Amino acid sequence: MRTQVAIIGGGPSGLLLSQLLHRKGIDTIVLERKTRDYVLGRIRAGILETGFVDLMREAGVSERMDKESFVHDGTVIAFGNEQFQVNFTEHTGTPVVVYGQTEVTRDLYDAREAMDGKIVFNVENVEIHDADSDAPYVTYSVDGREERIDCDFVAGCDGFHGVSRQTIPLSVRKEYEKVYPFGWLGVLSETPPVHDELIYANSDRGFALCSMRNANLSRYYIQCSLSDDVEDWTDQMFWNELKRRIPEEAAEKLVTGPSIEKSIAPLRSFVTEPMRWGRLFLCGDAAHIVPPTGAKGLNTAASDIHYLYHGLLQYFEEGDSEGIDRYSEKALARIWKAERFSWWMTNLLHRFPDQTEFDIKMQLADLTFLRDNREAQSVLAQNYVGLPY
Ligand code: RFL
Ligand code: PHB
Repeated sequence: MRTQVAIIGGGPSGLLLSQLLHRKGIDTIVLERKTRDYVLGRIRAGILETGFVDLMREAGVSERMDKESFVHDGTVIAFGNEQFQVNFTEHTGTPVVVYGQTEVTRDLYDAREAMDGKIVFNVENVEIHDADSDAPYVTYSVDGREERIDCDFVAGCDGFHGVSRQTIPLSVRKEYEKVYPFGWLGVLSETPPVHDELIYANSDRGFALCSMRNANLSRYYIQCSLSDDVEDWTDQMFWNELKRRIPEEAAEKLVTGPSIEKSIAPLRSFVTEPMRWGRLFLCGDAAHIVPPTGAKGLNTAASDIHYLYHGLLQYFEEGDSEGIDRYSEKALARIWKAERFSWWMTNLLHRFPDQTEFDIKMQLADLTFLRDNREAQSVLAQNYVGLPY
């Protein structure tokens, strides 16, 4: 088989790239290790920057999103019983959009199928060969058959545990990592959200977040210990703990119900440099991870796709390699700022095991400064709605 761009990974990054390129007549094949249902079963991000929304429009997959998503002009930050709003639209002229990653992925799969896009599911033993030559190729097995795809470029969109990043030799690759000493326990429940905007809460008992998917689907998170077993957290224990971490006013209004999904995610900051090796390009979680506190995971994946898509277009349509040559530099410049923002939000809002009373006073000073200072709120707003591409 031959294609122009072999895409490893059928998550949001790989699907979006495939869809954008296909609409410009550039051929791709997506290789996905799991099934479509498995990918759609993963409950992850919920907040889209307008840059992401624009990319979905450019990909021709925004119809349902435009109808069903919710626009949020701001967010609530709480500490103890105090709370204040940071208004994004007032500070930046831009809101954010609430639309789950599951829905984004479903829309992209539907669009790929409607265009007869080639996606191979259940692939195993994916290997990228000769990425540093002019003739790269990918081998894999599916249903017991060995297959080979020759291509011009390989896009490594296979997430943090994928093979693409490992293909770059250690002599070339440098990784930067910070692992946080806690996780997030998330619950999805068919209940009305407690508030019409998100609430990020710092409390003595640890962080909590009230988010949502729609008018009758809430998503809540609480900071938990990494040694916790999700099975030990009954729904009742979760709701009780959440109520103790958010302002009383919100706790009193909270509607509880059975969880329809419950999981624990570890928190990590991670960047690999460079994001290009020869004809292999890393995108999204394959290249970088942020703690979810700033809602940047999916959104940084989208900015990578934006840079790579335009670079590939420039190459295939104009024969100019400037865009792909500068891909790593452009993507990383934006990513490090999103890493900083996510790290800052995480530090501002969580309880750390080794935190001293002094450290807690510093958090409180940071929070009250943010509450009282327009410029500080503007900085948060600019980062939250997404820095320019
Ligand atoms: P994905 O979504 O991980 O997709 C990668 C795809 O590649 C497949 N794959 C392979 N395919 C072929 N061959 C191989 N060798 C392969 N290895 C892996 C995988 O099956 C998968 O389908 O990466 P992508 O597309 O870059 O998208 C990135 C986003 O998914 C990610 O940034 C966010 O979901 C991060 N994230 C969150 N971000 C937020 O903004 N808000 C959140 O609340 C939030 N929650 C989360 C998250 C990530 C989590 N992970 C990775 C465990 C919660 C979790 C649990
Ligand atoms: C979510 O709704 O899942 C969500 C929202 C905001 C975050 C993280 C997760 O910062």
